[in-house]
Amino acid sequence: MTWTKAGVTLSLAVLGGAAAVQAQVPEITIDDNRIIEGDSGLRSISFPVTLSEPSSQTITITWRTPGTGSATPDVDYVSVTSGSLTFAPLQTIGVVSVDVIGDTIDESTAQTFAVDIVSVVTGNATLRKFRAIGKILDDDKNNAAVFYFSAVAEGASSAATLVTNRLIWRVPVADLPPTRFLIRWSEGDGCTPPSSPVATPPYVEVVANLPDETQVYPHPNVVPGQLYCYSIWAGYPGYGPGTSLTVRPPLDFGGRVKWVYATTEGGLALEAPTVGPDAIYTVDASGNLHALGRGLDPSAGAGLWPAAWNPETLGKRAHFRSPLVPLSQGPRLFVGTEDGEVASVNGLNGSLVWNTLLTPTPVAGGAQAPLAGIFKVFGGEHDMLLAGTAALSGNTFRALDPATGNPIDFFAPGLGPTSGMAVVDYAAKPNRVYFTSRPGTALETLWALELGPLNTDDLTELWRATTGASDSAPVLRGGRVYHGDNSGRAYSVRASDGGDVRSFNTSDGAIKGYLFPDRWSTALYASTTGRVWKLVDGTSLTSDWSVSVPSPSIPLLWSSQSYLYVGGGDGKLYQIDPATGSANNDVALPTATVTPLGAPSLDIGYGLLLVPSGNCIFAVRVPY
Ligand SMILES: [Ca+2]
Ligand SMILES: [Ca+2]
Ligand SMILES: [Ca+2]
Repeated sequence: MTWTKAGVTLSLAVLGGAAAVQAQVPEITIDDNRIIEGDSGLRSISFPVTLSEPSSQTITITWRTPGTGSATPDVDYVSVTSGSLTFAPLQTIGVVSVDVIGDTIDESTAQTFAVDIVSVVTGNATLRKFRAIGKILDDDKNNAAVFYFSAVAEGASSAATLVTNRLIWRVPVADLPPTRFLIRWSEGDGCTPPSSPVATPPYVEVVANLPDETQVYPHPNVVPGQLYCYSIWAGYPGYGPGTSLTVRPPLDFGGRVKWVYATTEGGLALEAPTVGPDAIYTVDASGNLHALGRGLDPSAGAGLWPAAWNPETLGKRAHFRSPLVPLSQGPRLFVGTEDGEVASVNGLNGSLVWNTLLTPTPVAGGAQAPLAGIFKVFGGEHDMLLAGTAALSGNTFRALDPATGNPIDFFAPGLGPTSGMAVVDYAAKPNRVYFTSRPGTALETLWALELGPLNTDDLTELWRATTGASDSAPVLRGGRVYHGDNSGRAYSVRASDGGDVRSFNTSDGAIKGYLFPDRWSTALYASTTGRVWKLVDGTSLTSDWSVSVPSPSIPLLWSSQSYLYVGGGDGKLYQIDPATGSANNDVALPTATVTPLGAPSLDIGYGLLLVPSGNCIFAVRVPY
């Protein structure tokens, strides 16, 4: 039932049922709430009042607004001097409500007011929490900015089918969210995003009901293959700075391109994504972490931010690899950034868990090595994050506690800069880690450390080898360590002692990233300046074939499908037969202009390749 008394609305929600009446004295709690202000008239904000136990008695409380808080009584809300609320016997939930007064004034601070339970006037009850805080979310911000403006374009089942561009954005400040957004667009090749926030068609205005959560506007009936230029502004009645992006919904490629994620963040520099159980993660050049839903269908969340994801801004770019998602540490991501920080981020909501600065810090624009890890849940003897530094001198290789970021141990025998991700050897007892460096005070470039027996934390040198100066990461297969150096030479080294060094010279510039090993044969795949290589390692390291691909990405072998995938600098995705090196197909992905493709990642659960290209991630169904 509800009734109104002197401008105050009281509401009761009556719980029925035959709950046993407790002998304990119930405790009363009143909960906080928030509301979007509105521009005129009154909006009712309600505060739940609960009893900890049902009572056999009728309980009546009195309440009021004491005038405490930043909001002004009878200007921002209608003050209440003597409200009352009655709980019938067995009723445990009630509600008191206050009217908030709409205006169009840009109020620059959070407006709050208190609602106090004053006394229990009938029945036997005590107060556990007597004060609720009401928050009035101002919706008249003239100077707000939108962050993380992105779009997911759906793939079309045929070129004649109109599709949807899902626009996604976020305002990361929870307490002062702009609640209205103006979106304008233009379309067609050569379009430019609208530059002024005026409500000139075509446009749409979006009012956010939950202003601090991810917002989505599905723009319907867009034409596949056609370029769209969007701008968005936040605020009302004036608007803050605009943010723009372009997106081209895929043409029909036999249904191969399922969706395209496009973002304004980080310029032309999304990294190869990491696929985790909960989401797809990638980083951009300005240090933002992006999370995208997995799957094939954007209308079911694929390519969209998870609703609860409020991304941590790392501030600096994470180089070469997206977050480490070890699956074993709860929903945790681990990222190293180019300023020398290591961060742990909650993979479900994007919040920072801890961060630690590794010293010495990298040279400006240098590349902190991506993180590796060893985890007991996978059979390791330790829980450790492993990372090397990339300064001019004094470099260290470190072990960190993944739970806290606290240093466990370090190793520093004159190392040169490290920039490739280390690889952990779970099979060796004690467990080992291998990593590469450029030459430093010590000229060696390939290192093997023992991690010590279980429950001790010693990084102890096992061996070192002088292979080439390297920015690429080692890989481990069949008792041998493989890596490529910056001169284009690939190495195979015996893992047990660093002996029996074999090499092959591609003579085609630095080997990119790492050699991709085929776990089921003696083959490895590599990319250099203009070629993709199949190397085989029997008693010597030799080339089986190489094929010309313009500026190829790090290759990806999908063993179960027997194809090698490489992103090309010509904007095409190459599907290569590993037996012959022939590219049995290639696809130009629909970027606004030809943009080089980065290294693909595989979401094996959906048979999707996730291919970074400039400010986009393409989800491509393979094989084709
Ligand atoms: Ca308003
Ligand atoms: Ca106000
Ligand atoms: Ca206002």
